[in-house]
Amino acid sequence: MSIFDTGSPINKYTKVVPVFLTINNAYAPYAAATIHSLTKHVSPDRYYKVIILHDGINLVNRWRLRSLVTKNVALQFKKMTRSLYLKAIITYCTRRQKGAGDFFSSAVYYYRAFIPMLFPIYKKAIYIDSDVILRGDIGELFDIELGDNALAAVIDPKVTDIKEFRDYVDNALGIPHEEYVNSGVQVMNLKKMRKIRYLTQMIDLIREFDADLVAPDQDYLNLILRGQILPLSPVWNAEPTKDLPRNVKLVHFNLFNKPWHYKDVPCERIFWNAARGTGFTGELKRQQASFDEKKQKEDHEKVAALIEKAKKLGKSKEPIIKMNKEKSQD
Ligand SMILES: [Mn+2]
Repeated sequence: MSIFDTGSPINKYTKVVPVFLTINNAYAPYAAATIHSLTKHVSPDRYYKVIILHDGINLVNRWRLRSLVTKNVALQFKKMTRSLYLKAIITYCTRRQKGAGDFFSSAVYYYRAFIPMLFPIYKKAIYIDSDVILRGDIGELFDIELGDNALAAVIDPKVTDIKEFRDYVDNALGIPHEEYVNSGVQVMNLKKMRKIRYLTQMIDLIREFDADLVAPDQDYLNLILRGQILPLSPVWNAEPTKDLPRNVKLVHFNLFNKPWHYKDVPCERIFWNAARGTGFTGELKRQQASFDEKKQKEDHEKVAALIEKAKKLGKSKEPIIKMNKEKSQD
């Protein structure tokens, strides 16, 4: 069929839904489950483009991920270039990796901050973590009206639930915890983020304060975009629970109890159903089998260290990072 035929994709799919993931080789198997779940819940009338920001994905992983494309879900790889901005972030992350509770010190977490600048062709886009599984059409999330907000995201349930995180957000960041969002699912107003120079602001804060934070890039996101974030319905970034409400459209295996590490964790069926058919199931099963007592112990200690860090910083008398109001509100 020629692209000039009536009803061909080029005519029908006018509005592309861009969905970004940021990964390295280690994240590829989880990202495959995420993308696979996305393709199973798309609307047949729309066109979706999954864009993978990475730092060098090997050919096998690339080939496996590419095999997930469907009639209306395309895939694009974009390798992060070594800009001065990225260099500043990598240096910052490398220093942070020496401390305890350094859960989020990988530079991969920061790639999403580059999306507005790297993709000027888009005004709006979705970002999702590679530890999420879709149960609804991501196009619906894309359609949410942002108005003048820079972002839409879900109020972080882990912060709501865990006292140490609440105190950390309230005292160390100086943000009321009821406003603090999780960065694992974002509807980004790229036009607005470019306008306020989001990435530049983040680099400036990193350079000025060199702060040792609990969830660095998520903390910067909340600090920089404070007052410009639209809270999303929790169905778009839900914690895995035993009796998951039926209306949940996206499950986020955030922080603990990753189903590829542990058996008998909430919503594991949802994860394994999405992983099936990606070509990564064997690798994921092997990961789970090799996650022995020693690794489990290390994992628990890592989480405990993160909470301990939040507890310590939560006693701050004043925010660690002093925001320049004029600059942040542009
Ligand atoms: Mn996550």
